[in-house]
Amino acid sequence: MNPIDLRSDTVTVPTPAMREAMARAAVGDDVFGEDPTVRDLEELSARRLGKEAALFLPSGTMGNLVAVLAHCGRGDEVILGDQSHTFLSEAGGVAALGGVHPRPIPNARDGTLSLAELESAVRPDDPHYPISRLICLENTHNLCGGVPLAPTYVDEVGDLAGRFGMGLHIDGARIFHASIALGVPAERLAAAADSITFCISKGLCAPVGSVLCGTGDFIAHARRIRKQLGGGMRQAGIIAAAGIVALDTMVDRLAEDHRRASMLAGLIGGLPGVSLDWNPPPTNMVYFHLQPELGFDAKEFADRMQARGVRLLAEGPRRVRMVLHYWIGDAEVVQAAKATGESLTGPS
Ligand code: TLP
Repeated sequence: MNPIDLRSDTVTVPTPAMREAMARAAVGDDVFGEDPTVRDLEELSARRLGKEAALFLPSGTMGNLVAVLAHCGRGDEVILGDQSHTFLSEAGGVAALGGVHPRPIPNARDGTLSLAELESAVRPDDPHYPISRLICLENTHNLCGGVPLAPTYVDEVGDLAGRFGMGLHIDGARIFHASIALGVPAERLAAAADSITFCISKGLCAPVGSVLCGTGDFIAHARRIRKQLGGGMRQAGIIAAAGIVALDTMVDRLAEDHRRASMLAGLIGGLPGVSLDWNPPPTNMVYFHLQPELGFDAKEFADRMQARGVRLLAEGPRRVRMVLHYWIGDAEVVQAAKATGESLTGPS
């Protein structure tokens, strides 16, 4: 039996409809701007996010990096959450490759950055300091539990950035999860942002890629930076085709992943030693802590689960993450909950 893979929604393989679209995709050399399918995906993405233009990129990591480099010069500063993916899990790319100084401030439990702390992190004009150029938000916020940021909050951060002449970028790797959970169009969630990235390769099931959206000028600049980083792809329509299917057909169904995350949380929340971070979970991620009296850590728990056919991620010494996605149905949720109960109490 195949393992039930709850490590991430990045493990999703393309659907038959995607494979069909990929096989039939009209392609050309996208570095010459001649791939019609990439252009279609970029136009569709810009429309969906309410921006003028968009750029197809190989990954979310490169999307965020290109965005930060397009907003900031060497020695400029980006203010971002201390739990953000860009700060913690993108190999320090903004500093290593862009000379951009990251200024982390604490993420609240709900993924927000306090407006007061944001404001006090903005540097005065003084030659001792880097120039504060950009604020980054993450929506949904992964490490905070897949929490969506409300549009009014994002607007407030956009206002603050504008008051200080700074830009606002959103890492919207899972912006459509936020949109579905809040019942608010993605375009509305991106309204206050100068730029936003979203991933087609996570819950939307496409095999590869992310899209950066912004003004026409910003995207033209970003296109040059993508080339500098080696991210210009030739007949990329083959993969962009799956992204079009993703945007057309896979967004509304994310509600099913959210429902199953609640179902899983409901089944495991009462088990001895389990302390859920959010109940119900806000979107498609179930994060929980293992209480110390269990006597084993998250790594040992992951091994026990794997022995029972369920894969998950240990996100810290006692923290565990399970992610719901297209290839996980109700039966798999029940199976995963059963394996959780056995792993907590049974033999290793
Ligand atoms: N996140 C991955 C891992 O890196 C943890 C996951 O499994 O959740 N922004 C956010 C909010 C992300 O969660 C991720 C991937 C990225 C950016 C990077 O996307 P890729 O993997 O396409 O570079």
